Amino acid sequence: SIHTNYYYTDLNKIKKRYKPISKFSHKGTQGHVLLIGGCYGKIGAMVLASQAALRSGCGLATVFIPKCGYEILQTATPEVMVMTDENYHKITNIEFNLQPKSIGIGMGIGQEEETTAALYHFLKENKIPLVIDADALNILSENSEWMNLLPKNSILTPHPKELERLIGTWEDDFNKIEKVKSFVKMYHLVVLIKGAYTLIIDDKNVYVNSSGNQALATGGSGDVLSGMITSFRAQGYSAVDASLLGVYFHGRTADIAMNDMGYGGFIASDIIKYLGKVFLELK
Ligand code: B4P
Ligand code: MG
Repeated sequence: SIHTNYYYTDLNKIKKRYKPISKFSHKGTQGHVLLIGGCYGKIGAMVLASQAALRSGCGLATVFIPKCGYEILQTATPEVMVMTDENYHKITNIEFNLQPKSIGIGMGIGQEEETTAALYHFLKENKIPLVIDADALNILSENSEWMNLLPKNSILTPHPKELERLIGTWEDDFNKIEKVKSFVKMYHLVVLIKGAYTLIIDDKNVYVNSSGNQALATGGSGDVLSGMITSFRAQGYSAVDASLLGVYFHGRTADIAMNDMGYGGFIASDIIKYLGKVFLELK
């Protein structure tokens, strides 16, 4: 087994990694996020991810979505810039002329054949830091030879089912962590294992997140998290710091919201509503 350091990320640890936004910053210095995903019936994933990115401090957010999402996105979130695929229902060809600081890909993207091919062509060309989630992870699981195309320090955000598709089954928690550690080393990644006490794993360390509760067991909460982590990555945080901040902030919104409502009343867009409260606690 490989030696591992374990850390528990609480408010004090997060404060040490958080860099306040400078008085002299502008949208050009705060980082431009590009989010790629969505398909017919799952455009909401991209609404949530892009709002979450902006609420986490990036300067600009652009989404790349199929045509069916154009008016939905522009109406739901006027702050977000929208680029569309030529296809109405799904992504078939990922083409853009921007230089975003980070790219989040996979939220609501689906697993259609043309989408899978588009992902392959994108990965072959792309050198920009990536956050990979949801069906983009499932597509990678089915085409594991494409793992070598990921830029170093890409962040993968699987829930346990997606993780199982990526690395296979495990015997127990210890074995699961060992398997993720070798996977992380092989491809130079940061991998999250989402759930209660989300684990953030890099090549040397396992970080156990302290925030969050069962209110987050609600559709779309993962899409919000991906937008947040992509946003921190665009703001210049390393892959591990962006992951630690994103996961901590995400969970913390649900902890704060439980002063106002019970677990069942909380939905994914509430994470976005409460984000500003988390920033207040960093002072
Ligand atoms: P998908 O259908 O792919 O669901 P999704 O769109 O990815 O959901 P979403 O993006 O909203 O949430 P995510 O889980 O990414 O997959 C669902 C399938 O996977 C289902 O069949 C389900 O049973 C299975 N599955 C999901 N989670 C599983 C688990 N833990 N064990 C076994 N099977 C699982 O992101 C959710 C976010 O909320 C994460 O950040 C997570 O850390 C947080 N969260 C959820 N519950 C929490 C809790 N109790 N405490 C703290 N945080 C929690
Ligand atoms: Mg998800």
